[in-house]
Amino acid sequence: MNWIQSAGDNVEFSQTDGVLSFTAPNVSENTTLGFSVTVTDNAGKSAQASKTVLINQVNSAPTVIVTGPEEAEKGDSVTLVADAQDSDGSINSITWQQISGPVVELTQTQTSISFNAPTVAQNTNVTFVVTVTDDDNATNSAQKTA
Ligand SMILES: [Ca+2]
Repeated sequence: MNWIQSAGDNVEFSQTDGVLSFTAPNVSENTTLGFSVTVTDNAGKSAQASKTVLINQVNSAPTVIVTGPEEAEKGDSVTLVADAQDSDGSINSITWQQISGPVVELTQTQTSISFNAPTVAQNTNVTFVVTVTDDDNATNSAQKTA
């Protein structure tokens, strides 16, 4: 009894007493692996059968880092930039949300926001959260306080 791999990227497999086993590989897209087995009887006659296994892709979540100034003076133009990456796909969307401080008027581009530092009576933090979504709908977020 002998198994061979008949379809898909080669994986390392073992076979014992007709049982084939392997560890599902990490794949960048859903992938079908095929295996076929040949059995031979004592008269030298043989028969063959095959089996396919679908390996599902496991998506890696995107990553994001926000850069910008640590502090600003009243009226300064502040720009925060999101550096978003997805190791196994692409970034579908980047959204910004202000979560603390006096509400500021934002100018938003694909990967950054800008605003003028508001007039405040005392030192005040303005915090934004950026959330990125990849092409498989996985998300990640980062926070930045200026
Ligand atoms: Ca991904």
